[in-house]
Amino acid sequence: MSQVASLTLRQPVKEDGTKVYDLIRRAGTLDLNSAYCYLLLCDMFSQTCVVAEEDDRIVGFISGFYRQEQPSTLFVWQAAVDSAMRGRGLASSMLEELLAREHPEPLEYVEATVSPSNTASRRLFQSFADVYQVPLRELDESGYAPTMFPDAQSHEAEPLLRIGPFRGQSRK
Ligand code: 9YT
Repeated sequence: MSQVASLTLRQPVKEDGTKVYDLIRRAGTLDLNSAYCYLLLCDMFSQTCVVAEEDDRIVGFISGFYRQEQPSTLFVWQAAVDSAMRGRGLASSMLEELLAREHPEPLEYVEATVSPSNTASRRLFQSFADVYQVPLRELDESGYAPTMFPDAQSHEAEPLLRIGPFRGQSRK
């Protein structure tokens, strides 16, 4: 758990599920998953998720999981910050919180898919790579093309970004 000004960053618990769902819905920039999905993430994937809480409001959320075939790779699924909290480095703080936790294996890579219009997340991962002085690469032939979505006409491409390899670097 860590503090950012008046915020608390912590692992979520299942009771956070609905508030996380509402945050993603309000954000309007991410794929809104089912309320059940956010309940599962907060309950069964809490070690690789972070909530930012101010008073009793959830104002930030990061979800992730270790890739099954490569547990030293942490896939960051969604990064969301309440519109009223933007510009305070909250997403970076949540990502740092996540990376600072114990992991089953030393992390070698962090991956995410980031659509071209998701400039906030692109900046988040680029600055993260810069701070740790590791490469950020967009992996061709990986990620998800619009045609892989039922609403192919309206869903952007989801190119896969890979940050790393980390070799125990600390922040610059
Ligand atoms: C890092 C991040 O937020 N990616 C979003 C992936 C996808 N568009 C989603 O789940 O919203």
